[in-house]
Amino acid sequence: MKLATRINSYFRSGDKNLDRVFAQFEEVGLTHVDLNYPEHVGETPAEQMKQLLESHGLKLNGVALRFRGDFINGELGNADPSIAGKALRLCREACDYCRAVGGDTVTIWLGFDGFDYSFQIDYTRVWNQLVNAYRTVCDYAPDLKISIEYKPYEERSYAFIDSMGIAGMMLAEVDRPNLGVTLDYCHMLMKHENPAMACDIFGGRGKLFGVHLNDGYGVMDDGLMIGTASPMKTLEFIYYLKKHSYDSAIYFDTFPTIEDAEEECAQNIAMIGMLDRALDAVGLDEVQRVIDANSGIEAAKLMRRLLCACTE
Ligand SMILES: [Mn+2]
Repeated sequence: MKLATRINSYFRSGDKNLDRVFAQFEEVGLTHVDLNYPEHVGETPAEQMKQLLESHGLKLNGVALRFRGDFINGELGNADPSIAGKALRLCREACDYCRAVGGDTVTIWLGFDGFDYSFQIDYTRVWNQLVNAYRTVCDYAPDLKISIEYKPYEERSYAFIDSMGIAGMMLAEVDRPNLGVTLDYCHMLMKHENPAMACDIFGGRGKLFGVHLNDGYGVMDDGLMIGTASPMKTLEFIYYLKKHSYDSAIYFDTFPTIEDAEEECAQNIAMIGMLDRALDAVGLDEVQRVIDANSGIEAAKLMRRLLCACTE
């Protein structure tokens, strides 16, 4: 299992030193790293970053765009062509950096493309602009996976790409083989989606390019330790990751604000291992047999069996 976690959680507990953080990643048993671009990269040349990762036995999974400053009223969909152009340039730079450091996935979360007020944006203009922007990025880096991470709200009251449905419409219209989605578990709970459903639908189409695992209660992006709030939904989600042979990194997008970041990460690793083993103990074929029975009673029996199969 390829595992990664949030660098910023580790920055909270010490200096912003990637060498120190990567040493701790290696020690806790992580295998991969996602870098926020440009936030975590700064002036570090790609070759130096690659060597730093290698010195800790880590690989780059990919980079995730972080738009700040000028972009508060929209990124790729900004009404000002010069700002939208700047967002697009940042995406191209992120692709170049990702490739040079040995990663294969560029994740684009558009936190500011959205709206707060009725009559504030032209939905069709933004839609068309985003379609063209994604095509441009996909065609610029056909060797990389370009992945849309959606979230229903926050930063804006309404995000533009807010759900599995809109993300799926976008994939269909952009129509590029290297465009897919990153599913963030908490974001899906916020939208009252069942994470497993999106995992099955996108995973079955070869469009699941990234997974951000965490947990929450559905109102906010709580970023709780995985499996702590909705373990049954997490088990169902992991079942579909296994069913569709998901082989990219699982990134713990959790926010330990009080907890020690290393201890928190160790809990995430222990939890995903336990849930994974429980599914194997019951058997993927058996899980599928229950699903095929299409019965709430059979599902409830399976849930008890899965709980009983959870062992350290
Ligand atoms: Mn995320």
